[in-house]
Amino acid sequence: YSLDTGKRIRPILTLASYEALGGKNLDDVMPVACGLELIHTYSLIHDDLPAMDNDDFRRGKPTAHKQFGEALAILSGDGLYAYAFELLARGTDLIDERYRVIQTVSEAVGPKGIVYGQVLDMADHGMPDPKTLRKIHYNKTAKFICAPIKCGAIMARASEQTIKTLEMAGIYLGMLFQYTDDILDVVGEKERLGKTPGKDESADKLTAPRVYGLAGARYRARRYADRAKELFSSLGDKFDIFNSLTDFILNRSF
Ligand code: GRG
Repeated sequence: YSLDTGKRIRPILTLASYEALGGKNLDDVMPVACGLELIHTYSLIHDDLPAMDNDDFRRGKPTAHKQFGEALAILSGDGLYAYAFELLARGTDLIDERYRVIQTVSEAVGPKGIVYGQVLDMADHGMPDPKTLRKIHYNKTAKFICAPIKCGAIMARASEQTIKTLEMAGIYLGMLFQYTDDILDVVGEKERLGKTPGKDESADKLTAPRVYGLAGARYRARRYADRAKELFSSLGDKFDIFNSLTDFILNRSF
């Protein structure tokens, strides 16, 4: 039910980096791409719970706990999380690569990544503070936009230098992703977004528009997009798809 819709950005990033780096075997990379979407979906289900953001509407329909009750929503998140690692570990070859993928993903989604970001996000911040905002965006969102790109590169056995460049580009792309998300919470439409806008303001969240104003947030979002594109372009024409994905993320309305 919860996996049914969504933009699939994270698996798309994995497949795009794998293909850009010459990866040819979809059977190797597809379980990784799908595993990342399962983890992302678990995080949305748990984020929507009454104890967290308490949202009724997600991906164009009632949230999991609204539809099935809290207990099943929690369990489905738990199940997706574990099943994801089963997929990441699936396969009898590329053992070193799969091991590194599991390390990369668990670091990005655990207490050094989105769990930490979520803890910060839920805290009461008082005054708008750019430093805390950056820390929330970096941990809650950017690390788990970066990790899918890195996983595609690991599975394609890219060089360490390429992986490093992609990691930096992925962080800029992830910061951009959350800026756009914050902006859409102010200017987006419920039907298009598939979730309820205006939640950040009513929950008094620390967001980019709150810290920089709407125009300032848009300006900084463009700057993150430019930085990401510079790095993707430095890797050659095969990464043009990432410039298009960056523009999509900058200009998205859902
Ligand atoms: C529950 C440990 C725990 C963490 C939750 C992911 C998250 C942390 C909170 C969700 C709210 C949020 C703003 C997360 C940042 C990432 C983000 C913008 C998610 C929305 O991702 P999209 O737009 O969603 O890719 P779809 O539905 O298109 O997949």
